[in-house]
Amino acid sequence: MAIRTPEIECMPRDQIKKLQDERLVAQVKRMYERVECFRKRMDEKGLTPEDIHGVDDLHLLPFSYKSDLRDYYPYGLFAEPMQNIVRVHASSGTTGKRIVVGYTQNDLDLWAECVARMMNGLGLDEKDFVQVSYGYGLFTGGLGAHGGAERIGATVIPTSSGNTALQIQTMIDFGSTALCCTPSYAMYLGEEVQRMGVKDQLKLKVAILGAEPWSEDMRLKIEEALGVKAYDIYGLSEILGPGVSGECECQCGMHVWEDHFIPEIIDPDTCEVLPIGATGELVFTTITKEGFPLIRYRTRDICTLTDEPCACGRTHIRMRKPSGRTDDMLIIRGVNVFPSQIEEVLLKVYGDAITPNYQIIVDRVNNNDTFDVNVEMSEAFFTDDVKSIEKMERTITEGLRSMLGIGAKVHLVNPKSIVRSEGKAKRVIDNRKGKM
Ligand code: DLL
Repeated sequence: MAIRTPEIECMPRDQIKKLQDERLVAQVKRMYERVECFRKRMDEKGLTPEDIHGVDDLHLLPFSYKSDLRDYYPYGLFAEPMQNIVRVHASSGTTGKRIVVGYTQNDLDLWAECVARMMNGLGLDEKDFVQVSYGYGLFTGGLGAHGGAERIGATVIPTSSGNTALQIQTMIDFGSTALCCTPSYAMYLGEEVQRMGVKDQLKLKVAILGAEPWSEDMRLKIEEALGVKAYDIYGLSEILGPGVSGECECQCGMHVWEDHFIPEIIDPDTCEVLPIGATGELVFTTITKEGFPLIRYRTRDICTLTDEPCACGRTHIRMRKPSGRTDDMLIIRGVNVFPSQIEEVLLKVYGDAITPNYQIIVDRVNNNDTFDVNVEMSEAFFTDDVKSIEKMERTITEGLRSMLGIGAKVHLVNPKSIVRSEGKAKRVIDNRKGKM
């Protein structure tokens, strides 16, 4: 039942390129005929599908944006009639209307295959019990991981997110060997496992975590708390859902399945395509999707690609952990601040004494930005000695100042006082809206 596909995953790079050339040409032609928004943009640029001969011409093609999904809400960008669309998913986003995406049966098959490749690569197969604790529903996490786990023939335990005590009991009783959820929820599950003293009753080997940025330090904490190897999985609803890329056993970047998706890195301001190894905005083109294909979609994720050979033998390009999103970036007193930079400082400075639970609160008072960071102390290192707390707060403040160049007010708060998330963590509270 396992569906290992070494001939695809280890395909020589010149063959990947050839496959991409053929698929891109066909996709552009198909979309030009079927998707009004794409056709208009091509016409505006004076381009016809015949101008596109392969990946070398990708840079000529127009970008697509999240706003297109809103402008053509709900089905206006679909490239198949609705009778061929067998499922929709939607993502709430932070502002405005939801975005809606659609899948044909072939799309669902390719989605399951992408996730299954990663799971197989991590040694999971039909003997495994995969607990899917991503939310099920319009969010792609639950059903996306579910499809991959079914494809490898594993026994799927579709708990969805929430009800943490029951999640842990299920892990123990049903013998879960793999866990799929967000890293922040894995961290929370780990805390509860520790509190309940049941780590030795778990059979977990692997955790497949994604849907939000997480650091290497957080990986170590999760691995320790749950007794697993933790792997990063990336994706976005617009392109597929989880499984656009995923880590192999080497834990050194996520292989992008290039037989289905072409990644590019661009400078988000000038839109110039950057060379491999440079950091910029990740852009994806889907070359096999039928229901909801996208050309040069601006993900807003900030990332780096590498084509250095991977020790696992897979030839598909890898992406580093996204460090944040261009639209996540806070501008505080004129300085660009990403939540991931704050997490990095916190875990570097006091890795054991604090937990990766923090909250950034920004406000505007008398025309000045205020910048507060609440950081939770770990239970093991909890102290109410004011002097030691002040010393730790000072050290973190200095760490933040040297990373960001601006001062923050750091407040150490009691263990478990910051609300836990069962899905994507909410790290930032920006109260400045309307006060600018
Ligand atoms: O979060 C799909 C997903 C579900 C991926 C489960 C992995 C696991 P959206 O809700 O559309 O889809 O959000 C997509 O989440 O553009 C990134 O900003 C962020 N993201 C997803 N995976 C990662 C990751 C799902 N591994 C947005 N690391 C993306 C960092 C991630 N950020």
